[in-house]
This record gives sequence, C-alpha cells and structure tokens, in this order.
Amino acid sequence: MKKHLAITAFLLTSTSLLAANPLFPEVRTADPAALVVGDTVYLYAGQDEAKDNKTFFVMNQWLGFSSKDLKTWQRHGPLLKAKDFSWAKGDAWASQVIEKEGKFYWYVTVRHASINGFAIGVAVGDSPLGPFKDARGSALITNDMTTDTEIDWDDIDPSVFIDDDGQAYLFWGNTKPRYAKLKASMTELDGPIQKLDLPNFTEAIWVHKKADMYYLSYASGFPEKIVYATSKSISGPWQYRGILNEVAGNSPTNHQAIIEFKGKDYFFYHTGAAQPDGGEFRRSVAVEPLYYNPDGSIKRIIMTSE
Ligand code: FUB
Repeated sequence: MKKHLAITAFLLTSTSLLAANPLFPEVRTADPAALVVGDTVYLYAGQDEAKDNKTFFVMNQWLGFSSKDLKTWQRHGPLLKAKDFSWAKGDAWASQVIEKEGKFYWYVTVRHASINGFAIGVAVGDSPLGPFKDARGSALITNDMTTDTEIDWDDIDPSVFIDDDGQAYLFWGNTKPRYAKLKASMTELDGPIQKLDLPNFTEAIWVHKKADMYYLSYASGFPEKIVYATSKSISGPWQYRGILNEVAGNSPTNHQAIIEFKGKDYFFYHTGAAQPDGGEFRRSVAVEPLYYNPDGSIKRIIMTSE
C-alpha cells in the first residue's frame, strides 16, 4: 500500500507541468503581465495590500517574479512603485512590460496627481528586472486627452504590442477601448487615438499574435469573464470569438496575460478563490495551460478552482 502511494505521489509530481496555484501564496498579487526573454518568463504583478475585501484596492507597487520552467519561481520584490512617477498620486494598477532593442519598457496605470482620474505612464530599464525609471517625467495618456471625463478610470490597463514590422501599438481602456501607434522611442504616441469596437467591453486588454492571427483578449461584463476577438490585421476589424474563462472565484476582476513559452501556451490571471482570505481586493495570480484549435480558436480555459 505504502509503495503504491509513493508511486502515485511521484507520478503526480513528475507529470505536473506547472507550479501549484496560486503561484505566490505568500503575497497577494493581481493583474499579471508575463514577458518571455530567452529561456525565462518574467511575471509582473501589482501587490494587493488591502487588509480585507470590504473597501477598495490598496495598491502601491508592482512585484517581479521569474521562472525558467514555470514550476519554480524566484521572487524579486518590488521593481517599481506608483510614486516612482513624480506626477502620480498612487494606485499601482494594471501594467505590461515589453522589450525593444535591449531596453525594457514598462507601461503602467496610476492615478494622476493633478489631472482628474487615472493615467498611463511608461518606465524604462536596461534589464527585465530593472532598475526602472520614469521614461518621460509626465503621463503618456491622461483623462484629458481622451475627453471622456465622466469616468475617471477609463484610461487604465495598458497592453503594448510590437508587430512583425517593428511598429509598436498601445491598447488600453475601461468601458471605452482604444489604441494608438507608438513612436520608435516607445515613449510618445505616433498619430491619433483610435476607438475600438468590442462587444460588452470592460477592461484588461491583452494583445498577442499566434501564427498569422492577432488576438485581443479582454474582460467582459462585471463580474468579469475573459473573452477574445481575432483579426488578420492589428488595426482590425476584430471578430468576437467567445469566452476564455468564467468569473475567477470570488473576485469580480480576472485580468489575463497570454504567452507562448518553450513551445507551449499559457494563460495567467488572478483569482480571489485561491486563498482563505482572498476576494475582490485580495487577489492571487494563477496560471493554466492554454490550447488552440486547428482553426485558430482557443479552447475554454479550465481554472484550477473549477
Ligand atoms: O487591479 C486594479 C484594477 O482591477 C485593474 O487595473 C483592472 O484590470 C482590474 O483587475
């Protein structure tokens, strides 16, 4: 009997491809953004510091983690704080890091100190772990620029994508999805801000490409499901393709990141269900395998908590 149990335990451990969820049980993390550099995945996440799930988000900084196999993770501590942007009041909401020509650009959501509402800034560093510093000294996107002043959090959740021709694009938004080209510097917009037509859009855009298909996933409704659309062009039109995952546990937000790493595909998200004290303002990052169908559609993600 003992021998049987030992063999079963060995098989379970040795065949498991991923670390157990949640990935970082010792700290509350949200809004994962994953970046593959060589043989390593870097995972950036906001830290949920709220003491309970009653009031609102308390988020001051972004944490960094890395892994070469998605089984063991190294924790790197806070890599960037909302207050590292001198023009920001606080609120380290969703972000994404991208590499261009050996530099790492970190697009972040923060609350602006003097312009009403949230804004998007960009920091730059020479390595995936920084050190990072504000690349502009001012916001890249503010509420004033998009003139929808009735919602002060509509300019949040940046997702950055560099196309095969080297052109970079910034996507973002809550309720009103938008995108714009970035200049080669990665720190200035290049041309007008464009509106996107995405059904039942809430927030959390993530753009990626697989084979010759562009994918735009986003949080839909509230509580949020992650859904996705595809296009043959980065400038659309985007065709709605369906649901990727259902509401993640007891957190109404869900915020995904999708990557390919060492020939396999992965779906990172946050959930409130993974911890006894988890919930809307105390979330935990998790990861699941992601599978494409031959026609380019994506199979529904099965969460560990289901
Ligand atoms: O974490 C704060 C906000 O909640 C993010 O910016 C949204 O995507 C949602 O996850």
